[in-house]
Amino acid sequence: MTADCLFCRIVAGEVPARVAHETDNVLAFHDINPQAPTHVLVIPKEHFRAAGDMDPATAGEVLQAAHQVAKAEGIDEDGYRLVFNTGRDAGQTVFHVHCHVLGGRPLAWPPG
Ligand code: D5M
Repeated sequence: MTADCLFCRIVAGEVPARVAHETDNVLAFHDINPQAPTHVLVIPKEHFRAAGDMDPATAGEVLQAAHQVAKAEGIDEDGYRLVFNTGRDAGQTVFHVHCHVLGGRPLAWPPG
């Protein structure tokens, strides 16, 4: 746990979140500012700054959980998008790695 990290505080139960999925190592919760009808964040419970910092096993668990969230939310058949914003130019604002699971409407490409 990193004391000044918002998402570590969600993992610790100190900040409330609407949980969508949980395993021993991964937590998924609804984004507070949804950009699509389904917008869930999947995070490893352990603190990593960005996607490239995760060990392969953790990265795999995050991706597996993201797909399970998509299935549970009913967006797996029509399609969904997984996004890891990484660093300033990508608009990362929370420096605890998180996978955005977005779906429930057609998503434009390229992103802004
Ligand atoms: O995305 C960070 C995301 O985190 C952004 O979509 C808002 C979301 N957020 C911020 N605070 C909360 C809380 N408390 N609950 C749920 N979601 C939250 P980034 O990729 O870093 O720009």
